Amino acid sequence: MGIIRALGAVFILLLGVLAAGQDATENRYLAAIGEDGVQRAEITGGSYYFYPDVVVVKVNVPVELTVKKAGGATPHNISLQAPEAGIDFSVALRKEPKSIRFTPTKVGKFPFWCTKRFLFFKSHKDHGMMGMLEVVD
Ligand SMILES: [Cu+2]
Repeated sequence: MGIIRALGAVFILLLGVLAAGQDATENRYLAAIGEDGVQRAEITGGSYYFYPDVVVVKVNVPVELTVKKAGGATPHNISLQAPEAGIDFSVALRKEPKSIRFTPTKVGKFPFWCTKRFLFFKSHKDHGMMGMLEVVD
């Protein structure tokens, strides 16, 4: 039982490494800073992607992310847990846009992904439903 579970975990890890090795085209978006000093970006999630999948924001400037779902019946979310950088959210995606507000306090690259998974199938993250928030100086 324990060994089978461990092998399963290794296999899933390998799948993840293989998937990560594929050079997917990255869609990079530099958040625009509004007159109110808030930098804004929109992210749409679908099966199995985020668009854009790389969002660049400035450190110590408030961010408003507007997130929504592209459509379809498959549930998706967007999750980024980096409390050490002032970023910590997990939001279910709907067709109606939702706003996520935070102020990044640390420069770095912070991955976000969809945490959904159907039964024993590959997780949405392993399907490529992931992206990167780049916090720059
Ligand atoms: Cu998903």
